[in-house]
Amino acid sequence: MAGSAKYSRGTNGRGAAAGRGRARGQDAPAKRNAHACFDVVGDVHGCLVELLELLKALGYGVRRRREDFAVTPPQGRTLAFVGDLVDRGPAAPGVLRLVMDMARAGTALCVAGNRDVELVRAMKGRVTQVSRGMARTLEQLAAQPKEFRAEVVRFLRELPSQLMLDAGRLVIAHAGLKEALQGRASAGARAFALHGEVTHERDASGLPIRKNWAAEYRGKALVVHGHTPVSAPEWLNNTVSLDTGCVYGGHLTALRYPERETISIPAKAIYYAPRRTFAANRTLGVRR
Ligand SMILES: [Mn+2]
Repeated sequence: MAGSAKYSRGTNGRGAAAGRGRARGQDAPAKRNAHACFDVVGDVHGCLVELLELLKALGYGVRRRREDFAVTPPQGRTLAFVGDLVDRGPAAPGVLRLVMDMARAGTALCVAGNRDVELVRAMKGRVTQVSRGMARTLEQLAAQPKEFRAEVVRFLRELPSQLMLDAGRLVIAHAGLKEALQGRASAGARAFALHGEVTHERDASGLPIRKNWAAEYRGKALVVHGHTPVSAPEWLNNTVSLDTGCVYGGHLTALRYPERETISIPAKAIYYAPRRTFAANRTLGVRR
């Protein structure tokens, strides 16, 4: 049903916030509220309508001021994005404005996705073969003021490839990150965080085959990522994938941390045809 959101608890959850921080006494929960409560949003790909609906479902207040957004998070919470804000979808400039406005206000964090990095290269004329999805984003940006485009380039260029939050207990990286690369500033760590661990083989549709690093993950930090669309939020060891293919007619998903609950908003349309077969989970986003 349009407008309904599904709440579910990760099967791999560690009993939410129970116990954590209690040893420090009475004001520990408040301290945790101030520093370690995040709502992490999966790959948005220009799906502004679903993002606004998701924010509402998460309890964020959203006011529009002409083109810009004033977003008020619930007390003590911070929004975070796993990257791939742009490419393929219908409203990349609106999504960028919202995230950039929030980042400026200190209410949102974001890591770079491979498509965000590719957009900067495309805007600088460094891409020889622009994909259909990226051409759509470039066209949308061409209708925006020149100053805004310059801000977009500055913003995307400065995005980190990984975030370590909650004293190292939470890692956010677009394509995920194995334990050995967490907190590392190397080019290898950045490449992994942006693209994952790719083999040199390609599948039947010509896409690089990705190794499933999460299957071998034994790290202490919860790794929250996106990048490869899945029909429903996927928990594996201490990792969770939030790319539920909104732009392909799936859902836009957020993870509430430390609660380890996910909320998924159904896409209003199939905005882009996937190259790999993508089956949206029809039971997600429908209240039972
Ligand atoms: Mn990606």
